[in-house]
Amino acid sequence: MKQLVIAMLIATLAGPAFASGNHAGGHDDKLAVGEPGDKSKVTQTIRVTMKETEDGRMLFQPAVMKVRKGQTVKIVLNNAGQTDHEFVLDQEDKILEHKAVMAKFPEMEHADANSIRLAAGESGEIVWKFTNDGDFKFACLIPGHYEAGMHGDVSVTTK
Ligand SMILES: [Cu+2]
Repeated sequence: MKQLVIAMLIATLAGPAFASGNHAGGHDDKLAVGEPGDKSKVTQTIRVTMKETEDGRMLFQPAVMKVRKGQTVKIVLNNAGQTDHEFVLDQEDKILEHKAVMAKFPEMEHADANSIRLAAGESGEIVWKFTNDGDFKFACLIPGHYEAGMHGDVSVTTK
């Protein structure tokens, strides 16, 4: 019996299970900004529009969010623009790091819980639990969009 367990363990370690989990880059669902939320625990909904302006800027409206620590928020995003946009929620340094990677690999798409990419006219949502207080950022990291104005601030407070 003991041998069988060991054999199974070895098979598990050698098999695909060993390689699964986080994909390259080691993305983790738990970030400083929080973690994916439970839809049934949503206490606040924030609607955000993504768009381009006639003078060539790109925006999130609103560009400021205020939430409370511990709250589960549904962020409903609508891409009202003419081109793809994305919404990535993270710490500022992670956003800037990610932006640098996107500049090198523009085709890279995120499949992380803290981000969503929407084609023109599309809507989507992220349910997020803000587990820590502090100042965080959201941004569109498609090359050039951040510079055109596509970033915003999230302030998470304890009261
Ligand atoms: Cu964009």
